[in-house]
Amino acid sequence: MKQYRAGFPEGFLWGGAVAANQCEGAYNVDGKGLSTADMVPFRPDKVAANIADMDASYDEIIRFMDPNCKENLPKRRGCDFYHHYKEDIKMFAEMGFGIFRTSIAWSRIYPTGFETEPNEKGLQFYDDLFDECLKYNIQPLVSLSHYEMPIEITLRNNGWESRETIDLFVKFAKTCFERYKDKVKYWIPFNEINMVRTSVYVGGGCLLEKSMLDLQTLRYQLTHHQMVASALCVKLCHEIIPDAMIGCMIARLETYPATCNPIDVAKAMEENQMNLFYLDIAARGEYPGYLIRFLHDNNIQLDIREEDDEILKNGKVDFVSFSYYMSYLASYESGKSKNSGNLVESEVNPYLEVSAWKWPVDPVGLRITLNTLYDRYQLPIFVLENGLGAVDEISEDGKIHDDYRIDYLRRHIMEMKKAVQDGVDLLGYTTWGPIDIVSQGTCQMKKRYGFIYVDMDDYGNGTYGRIKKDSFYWYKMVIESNGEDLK
Ligand code: BGP
Repeated sequence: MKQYRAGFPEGFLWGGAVAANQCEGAYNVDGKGLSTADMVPFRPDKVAANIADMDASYDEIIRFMDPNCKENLPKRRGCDFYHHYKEDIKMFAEMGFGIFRTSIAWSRIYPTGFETEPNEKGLQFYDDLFDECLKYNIQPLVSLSHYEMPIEITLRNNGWESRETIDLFVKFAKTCFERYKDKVKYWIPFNEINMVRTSVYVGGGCLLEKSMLDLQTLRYQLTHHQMVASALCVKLCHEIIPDAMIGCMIARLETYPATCNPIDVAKAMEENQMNLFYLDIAARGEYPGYLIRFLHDNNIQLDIREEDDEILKNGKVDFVSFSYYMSYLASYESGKSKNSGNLVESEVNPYLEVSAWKWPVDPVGLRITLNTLYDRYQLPIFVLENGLGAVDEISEDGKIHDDYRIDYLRRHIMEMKKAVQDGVDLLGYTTWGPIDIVSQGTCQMKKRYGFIYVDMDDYGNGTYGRIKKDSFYWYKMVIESNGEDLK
């Protein structure tokens, strides 16, 4: 009989998460090639309208590849983690991190993606980074793909539209598994593998304007190629690093019915299914029936090869994981007023407050999602992103009193603890952006998530100096008490 668990288990992995393209900078240093993220400009008009526009067009890409281009491209500078990582990781260790999630920038290792030999300086950077983590007993957790594909693969293959990109990605993954097998024991092939439903460019390195497919078919073809690549990576990781764990990650879009009308409940069920099917495939090794129905009903014909069934069956993951910021509403009626959101907008939920970027705040939804996923898969779980993007000001006393961030995280950790008491096998929790980094959706520095403030604005002006916020000391206390002391 299972024992009741009153709190977070011993060895629970507390930490933080970043993405190479949002923090490292050094976009063309030590042999790194240009990536899709290097082509996304800061768009003040879109930001003013609170629209997440992460796409780039073919013409923009060609224009921005010019070494003399003067466009403001924030993901090329991040918060200069590439040159500050020792100082930053030392502060993560001061908070007591047990785990640090980051991505390996594909174009640091294979600058165009097509090389037969990797870029040694790129490999060495991550060797040094992981050594720095392990020096403080911080376990690295690596996302192999976090929206930063070599731009050459976009230009030659149209990203994940070409089946050849599977081989390019597996080559990159194999290089990383073999190089870091003694340092990295936690892996995910893709960050938010459902991103292509929002942006085929960000999620799939793909330009719709260059595709032979309609958008719907393209989305599911990109997804199929990524699910096959993910399964091949799982098998390879198990062969090369037998004591590692490799998982699948989605942006969890926890969706409630807007009313108790059964057709709204059914709509929410369908929305949740279309968010969870990626984990279904990764955990069970096959397409679920409702997805096959969806593809049939929408006349989506995919290029699925004979060997793919076997690949998916042999590539089942060791854990499931997700990013969680908010919850969503679904109703059959259209035209209701909307909030902004992570990946997709959501109808206004009258019971929820919203952040400064109009993302609804719903800590209870985190407990619901953890129970849903554990009941569905009976696999260990990581929460790999959770946090509040906010405008942080330096007060007259030179400090940053981000009690709003402490409140957001406290309420989410309390619900996470309830999920642990519900019996969920939760391995760890990495807050998003433990240090201020460039926003994925808006390319802003102004939208800050960190426990550590970085003196830099949306145009790259500033000293890049670091300041510990009030939440730095709060999170240190939370970790020291293993989630018991949340004050
Ligand atoms: C998720 C991404 C992260 C991160 C987060 C916050 O979708 O995985 O890269 O950026 O969103 O979003 P934003 O940075 O737009 O506030």
